[in-house]
Formats: sequence, structure tokens, C-alpha cells
Amino acid sequence: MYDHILFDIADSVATITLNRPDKLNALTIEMSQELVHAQKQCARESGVRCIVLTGAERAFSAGQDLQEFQMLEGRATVGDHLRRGYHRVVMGFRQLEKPVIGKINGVAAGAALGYALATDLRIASDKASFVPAFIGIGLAPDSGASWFLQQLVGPAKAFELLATGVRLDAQEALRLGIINQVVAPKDLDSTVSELAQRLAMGPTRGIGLTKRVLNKAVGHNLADTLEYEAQIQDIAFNTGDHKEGVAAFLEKRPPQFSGR
Ligand code: LHQ
Repeated sequence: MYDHILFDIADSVATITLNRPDKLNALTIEMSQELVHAQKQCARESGVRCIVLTGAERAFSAGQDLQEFQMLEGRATVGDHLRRGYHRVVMGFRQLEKPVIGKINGVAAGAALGYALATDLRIASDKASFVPAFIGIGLAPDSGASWFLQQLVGPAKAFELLATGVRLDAQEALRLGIINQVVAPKDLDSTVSELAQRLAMGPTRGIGLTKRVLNKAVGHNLADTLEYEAQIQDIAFNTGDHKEGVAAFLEKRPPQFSGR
């Protein structure tokens, strides 16, 4: 039914798998549409009482597919691309009044870091890593990464991570409070499956309402932040450094940023 994700429901748990393993599960427009569709099914079906989000094979996801994005140039502003795709997925996970577990099996970069942080809790393999890759291509954070990271690690650490794009390993992410637990790769499936079963057997309405009140309780509004991020990204996207960052990545050479 889907081309860029896998979707499976078993024992009251829906598993959504980002599924473009030959491209490190890089995000596409089609994948966003499929994720939104799957989220709606999860919300609608009373038999779904917990959701697991993960990636196929070695990565969680490398973020925006930069090759696809190059082909989109000129067809929409980057802000509109974010509003039509990423915002709907991020808000979809936050507004889904059922528990969502991020099963972080490998690298989570750029917008996919935003997706991972939009889940309610994260269990990572010790092979996982977290890369705020926006700055590597001269962009500012999007997909809620600015909002989530600042909530989790505070403004100074959030700035350090986002402005350097440093790759965090799972132990460091755990120490910073970005994830809930790290397990050996061989234990990831069973750990997440046990937790998902426990949550799926819980008071789903109460868990959903807990999520609603937590969403409401934080000082800044995610929807406003997403919109602000989209406006900022329109500016960053039009810099020479962004073009240079993408070109360097695709040409497999170090970028030469000029500050413009
Ligand atoms: C990729 C990608 C990728 C395509 C690896 N695309 N092929 C919003 C709106 C507008 C524009 C842009 O973006 C956004 C939001 C964002 O998500 S911004 C951030 C976009 N993502 C990145 O910049 C990450 C780029 N990738 C990397 O830095 C590394 O690949 C990571 C750290 C993810 C993984 O490193 P490794 O494990 O060392 O893998 P690798 O670099 O060797 O990649 C394996 C292959 O996957 C490679 O292709 P190849 O043909 O050589 O095997 C990469 O070119 C390809 N790939 N990320 N995002």
C-alpha cells in the first residue's frame, strides 16, 4: 500500500518504518504523505493503542533527501515544502493521543532528528547517532528541532548542537536527556516490543490526555515555532552557503562556506 514506509499493526501496536534503506531512509514528499496517512489510520483505529516509529536496516533516517530536494528547486519555496510535509508529520505525532515510541536504530539526521524528537519517548540502539545536520548545509533548524532540543537540553546546549551539527552518539544523547534508554542492538526489538505492549495495555485515553496536557504546558507554541522556522528557512535556503553545502555533499568534497 505504501512505497516509502512500511506499516504494520500487530497486538494493538502499529509500527511505522521509514523504508528507503538504500538512501539511509532519506525523507521525500511521498514519504511525508504516507506518514500523514498512516498517522490518521493510527488515530482512527481504536485497536491501535501504541505506535512505534523506526527506520529500515542501518539508519533511522538521513533527513531530507538532498537529491530529491535539488530537483524541486524553483517549484516551491522551502517554507512551503516544510509547511506541506514536515509540519504535518511533526504535528501529527504530537497530536496523536496515543503513545508514540521512537525506536532509533541508527543515524537520525536533520529533519529526521525532528521526527525522532516528535515521538513521546526514544529507545536507541548503541549504534544510533543524532546529527543536527541543518548547519552542515548552511541551513537553520526546522521540523521542530529548535523547539524540541531547547526543551530537552536548554538554550546553550541547543545552540552548541545546532550551530556545530556535531554527531552525538547514543550514550551522549542519553546523558543529555535527548533519549530515554540505550540498549545493545540485539536487544532493541525486544526492549521496544515489551515497552510498546505495556503502553498498549495502559489507559490509552489517560495517556492521550497526558500528552495533550504536556503539549499545552510548555511555554512556547509548537505550531507558531514551526511557522517561524519555515520563514527563517526561506532566508537560510537562499544563501550561497546552503547551495555550497548541498553541492559539496553531493560532490563528496568539503564545503567552502563564504558567510553569504
Ligand atoms: C543521502 C543523504 C541525504 C540523499 C546520505 N540525501 N542521500 C528541509 C528543507 C529543505 C532542504 C533541506 O533540508 C531540510 C531539512 C533537512 O533534513 S536538512 C539535513 C539534510 N540531511 C543532511 O544534510 C545529512 C546528509 N548526510 C550525512 O551527513 C551523512 O550521510 C549521515 C551523517 C546521515 C550518515 O553518515 P554515514 O553513515 O557515514 O553514511 P554516508 O554519508 O556514507 O551515506 C550513505 C549514502 O547515503 C551515501 O550515498 P552513496 O551513494 O555514497 O552510498 C550518501 O550520499 C547518501 N545520503 N544522506 N540526506
